[in-house]
Amino acid sequence: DRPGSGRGRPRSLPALPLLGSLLQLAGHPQLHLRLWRLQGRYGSLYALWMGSHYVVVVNSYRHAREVLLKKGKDFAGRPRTVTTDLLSRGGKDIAFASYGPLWKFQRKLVHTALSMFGEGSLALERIICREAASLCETLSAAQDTALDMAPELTRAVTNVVCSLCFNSSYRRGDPEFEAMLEYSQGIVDTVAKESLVDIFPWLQIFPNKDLALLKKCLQVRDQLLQQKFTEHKEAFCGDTVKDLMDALLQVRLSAENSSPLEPGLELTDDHLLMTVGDIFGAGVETTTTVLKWAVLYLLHYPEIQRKIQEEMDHKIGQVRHPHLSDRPLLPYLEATISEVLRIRPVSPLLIPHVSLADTSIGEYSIPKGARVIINLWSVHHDEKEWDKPEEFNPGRFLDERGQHIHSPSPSYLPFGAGIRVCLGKVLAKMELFLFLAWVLQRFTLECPEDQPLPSLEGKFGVVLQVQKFQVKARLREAWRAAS
Ligand code: HEM
Ligand code: PLO
Repeated sequence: DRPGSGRGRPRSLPALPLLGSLLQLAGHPQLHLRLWRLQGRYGSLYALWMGSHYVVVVNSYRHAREVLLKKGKDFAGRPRTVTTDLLSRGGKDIAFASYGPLWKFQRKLVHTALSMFGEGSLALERIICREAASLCETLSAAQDTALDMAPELTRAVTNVVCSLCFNSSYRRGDPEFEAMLEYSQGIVDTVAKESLVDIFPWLQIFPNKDLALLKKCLQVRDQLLQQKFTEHKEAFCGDTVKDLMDALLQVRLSAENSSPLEPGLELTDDHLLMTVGDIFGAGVETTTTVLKWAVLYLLHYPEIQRKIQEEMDHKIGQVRHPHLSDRPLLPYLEATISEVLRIRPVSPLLIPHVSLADTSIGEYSIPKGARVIINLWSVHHDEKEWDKPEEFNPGRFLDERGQHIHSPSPSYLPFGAGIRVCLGKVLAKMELFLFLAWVLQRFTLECPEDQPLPSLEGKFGVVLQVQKFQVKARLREAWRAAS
């Protein structure tokens, strides 16, 4: 008897042997929307079968909170899939590794290293501002012509992460950067598509276009990572730590020296490599995607853009550059960022969690080994929690005086929560604020006259992707006069 058919389990979608509930999901590429709509028939918490995997889908904040916070440890596992195993060499990274002592150690290490370099320190702010200045220069040069901002935003964000991880950066047109753009898109397009490969691992032995593309892209990525890693290992002397890679090498060294590590707790080269790969991949794809969504919404809502610019003119003026310390002065910009993260969550289904013991959600019992999908789209578009959830309205995050930023509903988890909460939250927020502040202080972003407003519909994947679009960046009056 399959779990799920007994009493106390969440209601399940119909399931066929072998196929499971695939027939209800097939033909719906926007999986987050499909799972959101299925609530109508099955309630906010329901189960389904992906092949032989039992999957529980959570669509409400109340249950999400229970999974992520109240019973975080019960649900801290990750599933192993064919694609994520390839991406992380069998879970040797942080994001796709299941819960265990080594994962805990790795996560803590990166957390410490990140706060050492960046969070709160002036160094990271300087790096972001350097990249923001370079982005503004590019926009200035392309002024008044239709421009695809995506590669420019990606380069800016990549250079921040690159400086952080490897103490290096890319110039425009750098062939290594172009190669990176290409392989990363290939990985985003194929990984965790919940493609048939992941449901039926035996399909791997047949030719599979997606899997072949993923393998090719990973080869390029791994070669690039390996090269940086080797360079660092050769140059590393143990006393100067220039970047995250050095920090990881140093911690490994001191851990090895201080006490003999228990077997199974060593950080191999693969672990360090995959960890940096995670930070690099997560650091680039997520933040770039949010920036693209922000620009797209500003094209659709010029009055919101104007309001951000008025706030900036009033509080910062047009002489000096924006700093991180200006964040409390610009609540409307902060509210806009919060609203973008709500209305188009980058990670609409988080990364699947797995229950590590027999446990429960609400009044339902959940067996050990169940995959739990938190549908952040549903949490952020819940009509009981949000007034007109499909409306883009930064004002909902401000108090009556248009001042302090606060969420009107607790049903808001753009970075997840609990022991698997995003590791890059602070860094990401710094970047979003500074890049947008720098660009909007100088430019007004518009849709080119000869083009229709680009669609606000996302494309589901490991991140919720934005469709390609072009922008005209017009230098604002005060800056025109100055230049
Ligand atoms: C995990 C969101 C930027 C590193 C996650 C998760 C979400 C998320 C929703 C999954 C939580 C879960 O599965 O329960 C975001 C958003 C970002 C962002 C919205 C940008 C606005 C970053 C950056 C970094 C990063 C810049 C790197 C420095 C990670 C890592 C994990 C993660 C390593 C895996 C954590 C784990 O499984 O223990 N992020 N993220 N993220 N994020 Fe981010
Ligand atoms: C993005 C493409 C890279 O080439 C590899 C990579 C590594 C980490 C992944 C990231 C990709 C996508 C976004 C993920 C991140 C870990 C955490 C983050 C899944 C696949 C989110 C939003 O949860």
